[in-house]
Amino acid sequence: MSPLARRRGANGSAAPTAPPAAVPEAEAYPLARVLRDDATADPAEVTLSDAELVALYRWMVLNRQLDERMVGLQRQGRIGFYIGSIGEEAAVFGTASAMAEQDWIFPCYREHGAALLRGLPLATFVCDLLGNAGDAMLGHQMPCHEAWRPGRFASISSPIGTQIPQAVGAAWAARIRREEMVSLVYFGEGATSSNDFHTGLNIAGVHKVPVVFACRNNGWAISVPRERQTAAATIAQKAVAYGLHGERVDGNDVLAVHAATRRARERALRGEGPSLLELVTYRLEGHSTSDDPRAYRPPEEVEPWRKKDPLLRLEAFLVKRGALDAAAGARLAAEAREQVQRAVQEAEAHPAKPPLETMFEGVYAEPLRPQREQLEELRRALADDPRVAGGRGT
Ligand SMILES: Cc1ncc(C[n+]2csc(CCOP(=O)(O)OP(=O)(O)O)c2C)c(N)n1
Repeated sequence: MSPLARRRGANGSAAPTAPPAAVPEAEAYPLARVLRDDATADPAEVTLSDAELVALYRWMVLNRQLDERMVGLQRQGRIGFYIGSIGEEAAVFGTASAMAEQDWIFPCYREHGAALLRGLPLATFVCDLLGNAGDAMLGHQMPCHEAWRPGRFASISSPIGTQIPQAVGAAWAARIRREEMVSLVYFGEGATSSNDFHTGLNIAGVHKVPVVFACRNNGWAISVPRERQTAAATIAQKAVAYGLHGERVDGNDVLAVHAATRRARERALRGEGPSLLELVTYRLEGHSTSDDPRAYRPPEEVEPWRKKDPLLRLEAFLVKRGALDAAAGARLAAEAREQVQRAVQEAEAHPAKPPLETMFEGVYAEPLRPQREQLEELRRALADDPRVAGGRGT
């Protein structure tokens, strides 16, 4: 019997094939944790000082308040669109805080916190959401798609996965130039279905490119649950196929995320190649302000995750350690609220619209003829009919 006939069964019909033995998630890659259930931590894994730990907590609180306030502004019609990271703060700040100043960050679209950590002024970020004259992106981008070059924070882009090969290319170039730089690239588990994920991991593995791949596995790609995105038991095990180090980390445990990222960075610098970190977390709110998760997600699924809130876990640890008390915690929250409030006021004081020319600025070092012609065309159209520019003069 030919191998094909054997496979198809004696009568030519497709022989039933046994499904591959499922590897239980926990066995395939156990979840690395540092923060214990009793709010203590493995002392060997706590490399940050008390002051650094409190600073990390402050960033996470600020980011939470920013997200809540920006959703509020969107609901009031003051901004058009927002995409936040409520519940995923440990995955964002644990990773970004473990990188060095010279490293580049390639964000997905939920990691504004990493840009703020790298010095993006809060008011500039709000200007970007308002699309006003203070918008550092000059109106070239969708709202909430900022870049921050001084902080080596590459542009957020909506197409899923495109940042992955960019991060690999930048790190590879740095190595060729003998610069000590590691790229940190973020993406959701949905992005692991993209071509760019496979291209990026493959080439990074072959050439041992110094990259940290940080996958925020938050359970959902808009309305598609993780189980419908991949049949693999974990995301971390995908590293095996590309010859990378893979690790599954409790993504709501900021200390575990920080420790795993620090080690991944050190491995990358030693020339031991890239790492894929699967940060297991949960998106507590909608995908963006354009989404309503109640349409596809049962509340019973969400509630247990609220108890695993990364802010609450870090706060409990800090209190138990004696690094934070109730009064200091309340003061810190009030300061963060004021900081966000001031940024909104400062941003809203900017003129509502940037000058028309900025739409064409910075695309090329010198505008090419098509841009010059388009600007002239726009000016003529405006002169003929002021309504062309979204109600100018009407
Ligand atoms: C190439 C491409 N395909 C589809 C989309 C539409 N889209 C926007 S966000 C999203 C889900 C992404 O999920 P995930 O990567 O898990 O990130 P998360 O939003 O959960 O952080 C999709 C499919 C897109 N932006 N780009």
